[in-house]
Amino acid sequence: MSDVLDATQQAIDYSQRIPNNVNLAGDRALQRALEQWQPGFLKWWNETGPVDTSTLQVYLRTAISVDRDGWANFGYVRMPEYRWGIFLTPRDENRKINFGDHAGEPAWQEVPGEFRSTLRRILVTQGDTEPASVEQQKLLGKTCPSLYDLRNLFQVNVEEGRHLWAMVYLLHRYFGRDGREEAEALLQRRSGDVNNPRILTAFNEKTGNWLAYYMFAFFTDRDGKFQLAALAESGFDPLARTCRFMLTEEAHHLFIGESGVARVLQRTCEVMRDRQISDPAQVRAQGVIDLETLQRFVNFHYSVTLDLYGAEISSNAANFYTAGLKGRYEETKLGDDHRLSGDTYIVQEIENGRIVGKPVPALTALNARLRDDYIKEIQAALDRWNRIPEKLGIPFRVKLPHPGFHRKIGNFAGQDISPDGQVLSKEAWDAQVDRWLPSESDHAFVGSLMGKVIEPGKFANWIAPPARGINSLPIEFDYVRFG
Ligand code: BYC
Ligand code: FE
Ligand code: FE
Repeated sequence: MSDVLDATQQAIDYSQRIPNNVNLAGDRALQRALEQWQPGFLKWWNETGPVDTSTLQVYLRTAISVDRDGWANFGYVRMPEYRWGIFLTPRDENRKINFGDHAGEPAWQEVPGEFRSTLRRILVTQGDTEPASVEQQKLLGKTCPSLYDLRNLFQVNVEEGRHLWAMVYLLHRYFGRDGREEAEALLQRRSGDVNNPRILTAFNEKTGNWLAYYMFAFFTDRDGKFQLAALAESGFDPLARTCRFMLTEEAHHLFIGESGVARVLQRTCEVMRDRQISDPAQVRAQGVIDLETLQRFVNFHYSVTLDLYGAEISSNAANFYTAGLKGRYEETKLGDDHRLSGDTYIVQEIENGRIVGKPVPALTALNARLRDDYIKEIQAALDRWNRIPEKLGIPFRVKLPHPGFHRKIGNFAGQDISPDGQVLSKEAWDAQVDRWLPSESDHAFVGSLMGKVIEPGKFANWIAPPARGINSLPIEFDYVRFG
């Protein structure tokens, strides 16, 4: 592939079977490999993607170029005909490696031999989450709260499918035969499968209802944002460019999550105000989700997502950084030596039954640091959510539990920590856990509210309409057409 073409070619070539802006036609071997993988991808989509949707026409956006206005392309699409493709942001010929042992050297255009297996593993881990999320969400279309929401779900699903393509391109293009084997395995693992599960735990959980879905898009897609942002700093330039484009898609997923939960909050608070009620049982009797249940969903999705950052102290993370493969969030905006040799970072751990902060070498604490950056962004969004009850005169506020709460990975794994950060006995935890995490009866209740609302402009009782429609269209637009 010629660098000149690579640098200048920004428009996406839709005349090809696999739309791309990487001049696939100029690399026949790669094109053949990807074209061989494509039927397997479609089979995977048809078997494990959104159920009963092959004939629906969905008002979707498709990227036609990688600049900002490339997203202005909306139209009805039958999802199996969606143009999944390979889109990288344009190459900057002068880009350098910006951190680690190789800082200052030109960014790599090929994979350095010594980092091959490490990098492949990062790509596989990233790639694995994308189809996993589609599998987790496959049944949600059956109980959509509106056509608007149904369309948004499908938009996310096709884009997560494209994120899989993004990683498969890198595996095929840069890793030869073992890359092709990994790409195949990405189509074989299944979310929640006992024998062949997805790699990271959160992607084997169920996304059983729309409240869980909005929470997932808010909390877990945002882990996607932060991990992609760290990989967008990579010294391996094709990965950095791939992730930069993926981040433009991610913004919409986060919007769907944040506004989805906000609309649930809005609806519940309106009902509480109008009826002058606050008791959860009375709130539920009105067919809306009580705020205590919403808080328990927050606790669950937040804690499960924190596990996705890996252990607070991680030699893997230190190695990724030193090697120049995975940076920090907004690495190039940070004003230090970008090597972190003598720096420390405060990490929380348990000492004598209490949680204390301890300085550790910053290099080993990069997972904790990325997670802390994530928490800051999450907290800012919660503050926005909390303006809703505030405006409606409801005293309830949504809170983040302590980062040690309900953790399975890292310093707090195996400990019982309350949402306010107390180290508990097993008995004390068991006695209170149903107040903190969604119980079976919470799931049953939320599940009982899920219907299927597909009349244009109508919304399920438990959720407020959005402030505006998609692409400046009215809320009552028929975003999905049946038959
Ligand atoms: N589950 O050194 P440690 C997204 C393993 S989401 C199971 O702490 P490390 C999306 C770990 O593999 C973003 N196992 O971990 C969102 C290691 O195994 P080994 C996804 C886990 O490597 C919504 C051992 O425990 N992208 O895109 O520093 C919808 C020690 O771990 C888990 C990425 O994650 C876990 N949660 O960090 C769609 C980016 N955590 O070496 C999409 C790529 C750790 O002992 N991945 N382990 O055999 C990475 O950068 C790293 O793999 C991780 C883990 C940050 C995930
Ligand atoms: Fe994704
Ligand atoms: Fe996403």
